Amino acid sequence: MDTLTHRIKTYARRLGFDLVGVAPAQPAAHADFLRRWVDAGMAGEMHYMTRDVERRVNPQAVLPEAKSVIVVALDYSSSPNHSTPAPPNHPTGRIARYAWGDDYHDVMRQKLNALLEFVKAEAGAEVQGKIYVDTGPVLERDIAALAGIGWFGKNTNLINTRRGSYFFLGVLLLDLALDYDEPSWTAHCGRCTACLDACPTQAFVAPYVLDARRCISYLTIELKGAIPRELRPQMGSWIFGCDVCQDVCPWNRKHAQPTDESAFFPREGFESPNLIAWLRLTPDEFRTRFKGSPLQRAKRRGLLRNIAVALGNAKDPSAVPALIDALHDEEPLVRSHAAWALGQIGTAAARQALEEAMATETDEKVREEIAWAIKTVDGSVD
Ligand code: B12
Ligand code: SF4
Repeated sequence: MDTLTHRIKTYARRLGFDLVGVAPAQPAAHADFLRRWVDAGMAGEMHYMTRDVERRVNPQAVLPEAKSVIVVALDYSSSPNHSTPAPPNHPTGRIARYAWGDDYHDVMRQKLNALLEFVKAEAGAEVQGKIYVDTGPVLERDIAALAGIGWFGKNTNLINTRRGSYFFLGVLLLDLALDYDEPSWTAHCGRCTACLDACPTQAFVAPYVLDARRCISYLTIELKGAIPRELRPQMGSWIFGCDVCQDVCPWNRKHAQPTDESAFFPREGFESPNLIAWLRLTPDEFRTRFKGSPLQRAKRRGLLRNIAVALGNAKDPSAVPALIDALHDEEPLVRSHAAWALGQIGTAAARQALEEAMATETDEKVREEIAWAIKTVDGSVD
């Protein structure tokens, strides 16, 4: 069958995309869910989610002549069935597997640009197209379900029956009519609630509804300020993103496919980062090490904040010297979370360093964290 749609799909696969589907450009089926979610405040400080709600649910708002949306998916996981590496002799953190390699925005955008060029070559240079990978006002999972890429799991991720959910989505809006795929609205979770039960921060208020303000992915990547103190102990060793609700999903356990995209292969040390070494990264070292990596998004202060929380949770006294140095970092956000971590570890050296820092610290928020940490060591926190 040599239709334009077929040729586009074949070319998309040749570019390396693992799944490709085509949907009519129409208002999002679950627009009301998004409106309710935003109104309930569940987007937290993600202002890009609250600003453009009506644009986000309507493809014609971003491309008025849009007729079709090509949706592509690219697998990113390197070890779908999580093989735990041998424990090293220093505290290690965890990074969500989507961030082990290069930044997916660049990888996907390059491929989608090539796809748009192909469409223009096949259908005429005057064809208008718009590409989005995560950054634009598009409800990507909704369009992807309409294009038959996968169905909504209770963990809100889009799941494909043959591949699980470890894939990125990207969309190409076109002012061109194409042949459309069958939508995949039917959920296949059945009575399984593994993801809802396993979430370390109890971030799901109901199946299909995630309160982003509690999600470790939000806390470690999107939140710019202090991490709420009551959630820190539940974050375990996650320092960037979180995979728990996908790792426990039976569809991933049985069907996840290792990525063929070499750009997503793990960078050295990303599968089990050495927390003490990373806490000591200078601004220059941070820039060099995370060039082209998704971790850049957290900025140095955000990443060191997360590392301090993970070290506080590890309660490993070998981290105390590095945390004492971080207690004097140039960033108040890093100092305040280092103070918390020292309070959790609670050795005599940690307590003394907290006392000394209190004598010179001028930032009110950091002082408050230090005072709380000292109380924790002394056992006088409720
Ligand atoms: C904001 C955002 C986040 C936020 C909020 C997540 C969320 N669930 O909304 C935070 C920072 C927490 C986050 C985390 C992650 N994200 Co994110 N994120 C986005 C973003 C930018 C928007 C998502 C959105 O629209 N949320 C609004 C809420 C209302 O949507 P929703 O929760 O999906 O709810 C929908 C359904 O549940 C459905 N629905 C509601 N009720 C019901 C009831 C039934 C019965 C049914 C069937 C459906 C249904 O309708 C809602 C609207 O479509 C998209 C990119 C994009 N532009 O779309 C990426 C995106 C969703 N994220 C992605 C990824 C990879 C992640 C993480 C896995 C990263 C990580 N490992 O840390 C985690 C997963 C956490 C999770 N369980 O969702 C991928 C998902 C790919 C996939 N296979 O699904 C996307 C598509 C990015 C991309 N281009 O690849 N993310
Ligand atoms: S990514 Fe982690 S914290 Fe976020 S909803 Fe899933 S299990 Fe919970």
